[in-house]
Amino acid sequence: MADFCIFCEIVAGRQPARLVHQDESVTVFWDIHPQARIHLLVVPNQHIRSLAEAEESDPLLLGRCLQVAAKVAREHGLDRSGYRVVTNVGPDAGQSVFHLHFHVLGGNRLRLPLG
Ligand code: DGP
Repeated sequence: MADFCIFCEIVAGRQPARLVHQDESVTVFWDIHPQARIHLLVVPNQHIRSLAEAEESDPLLLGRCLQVAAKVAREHGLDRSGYRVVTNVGPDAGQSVFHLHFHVLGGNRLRLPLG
């Protein structure tokens, strides 16, 4: 049996989340522990552990994730003052959910440096 994945459960509608977008390839929902006034997670519906494992998969899916990230950022008014799109890969980056996701952060001044 495949390992349990909370984001697969959310995509399938078996776990609750504040969804803001869903189509045949990508789902977007609010992060449960927001790090900014607006903090959304853009998730491919297909289970991919991280960006590192996405190399061999459909490159159109990665492009679609970023296109949807820009769309939901715009819909939440973030294109006016700016926003950040981040994906964490592996332990040094602090990845805690091993289903590829892009954080969309904005709505307030974001801290730097990133590293
Ligand atoms: P990362 O550290 O890059 O793997 O980020 C994982 C994010 O996922 C973290 O900001 C918290 C969020 N998260 C974890 N579990 C859940 C959940 O069950 N629901 C929602 N909406 N977000 C979650």
